Amino acid sequence: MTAPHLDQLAILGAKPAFERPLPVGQLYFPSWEKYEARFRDIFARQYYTNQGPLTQELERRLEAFFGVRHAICVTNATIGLIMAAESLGLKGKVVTPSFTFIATAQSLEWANLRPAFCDIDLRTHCVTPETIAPYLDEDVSAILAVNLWNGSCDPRTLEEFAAAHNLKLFFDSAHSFGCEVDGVPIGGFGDVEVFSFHATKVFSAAEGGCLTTNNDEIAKRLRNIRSSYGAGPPVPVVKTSNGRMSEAQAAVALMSLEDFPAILARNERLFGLYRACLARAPGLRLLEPTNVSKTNHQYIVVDVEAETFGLTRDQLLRALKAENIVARRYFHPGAHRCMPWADRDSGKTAALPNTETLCERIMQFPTGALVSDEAVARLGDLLETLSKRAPDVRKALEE
Ligand code: T4K
Repeated sequence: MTAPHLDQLAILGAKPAFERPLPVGQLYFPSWEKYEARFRDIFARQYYTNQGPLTQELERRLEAFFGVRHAICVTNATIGLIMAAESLGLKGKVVTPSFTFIATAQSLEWANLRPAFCDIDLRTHCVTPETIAPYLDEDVSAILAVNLWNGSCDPRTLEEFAAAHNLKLFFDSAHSFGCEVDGVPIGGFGDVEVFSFHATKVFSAAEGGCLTTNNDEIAKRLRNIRSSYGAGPPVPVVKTSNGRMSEAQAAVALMSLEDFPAILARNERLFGLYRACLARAPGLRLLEPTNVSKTNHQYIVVDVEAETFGLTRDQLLRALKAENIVARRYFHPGAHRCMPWADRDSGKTAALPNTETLCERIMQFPTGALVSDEAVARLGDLLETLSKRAPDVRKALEE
């Protein structure tokens, strides 16, 4: 990091505040010593994948962690979402939000289903019965809700709504590992929930994921789909795949689980530091976790109110990039504006006003176990200066 220069900005010609890029993910990885010890074991066993001992241990420990009957580990959440849709025997359309990572909607295409994109609540960024209801028709067989950021949908209300309409309900809970609703871990709601253990997630296997369910029949189908009928007794399924988690992934996940309390504590501290520094930047609102009694504090998601801050979200991103801060506009554009749906459904997609608004205003700041306190303080100073000097910044961006 270079010396503080509170009144100077890289976009106005000063040196960048950070010498090395500060990416959006500053990620947890186990210590080299732990990593080496785990991998020596794997090498000694010479058993590398397909329900090895580490994957089995991880599944038992995750079942206890989530308080569910079945945790089924997979190689990433995208294949997990495809498998979840397949295991539920869905047909036709699935109502799902457009404001999500593209993998949510793409998984439905892979399962020969069609997403019916619905809007989200402006406060929680999640779907509600009110945002889903306009999209229900006889072709809809399920709801795929997304638990975003450090919070969740209201899962019990969605369960009641899905049951009343005779629909399956599953959750993309890629972001929500370690969160709880009224003391109940996310993982036990709906028919199935899907978690991502990607390197940028709060709980990491570098790549990986997990499906959770309390339904024994669905679990049997999932185990068959995961591994070309799998190791257990075959049950009838139409399609199988390869979603197996390797022992290398399971080893990293087990180490993440050991260190999870420390990761949570670090995230909570960072969240508090960000909260304090963002309070000094008018027009930048930190998204507080919604609907949860316990959060993982993983994401620093900010709503940019351009009139008050002085810069739009995209102008702010460019000014931060000049400082070597690689913040991101998650999610932009909404999935309904991406291929293939933008072309295929053009003119047919109803207005998604809240989605459109958030896609223009929301951004994510650098976060994760390795972001230093000092980096957040520096960022806070920069944001204050950027807002004060917004007219100069806008001019520089126009040149
Ligand atoms: N549903 C939702 C709601 C999701 O958010 C996601 C994934 C999924 C489903 C699907 O889960 P997976 O199939 O991936 O398990 C990322 C991630 O690839 C993706 O996992 C994540 N969501 C999505 C929101 O973001 P990118 O392309 O924006 O991230 P990436 O890989 O560029 O990483 C971000 C930054 O983190 C990099 O600029 C640098 C830093 N980084 C990243 C990696 C991977 C590191 O420093 N080290 C690393 O190893 O998609």
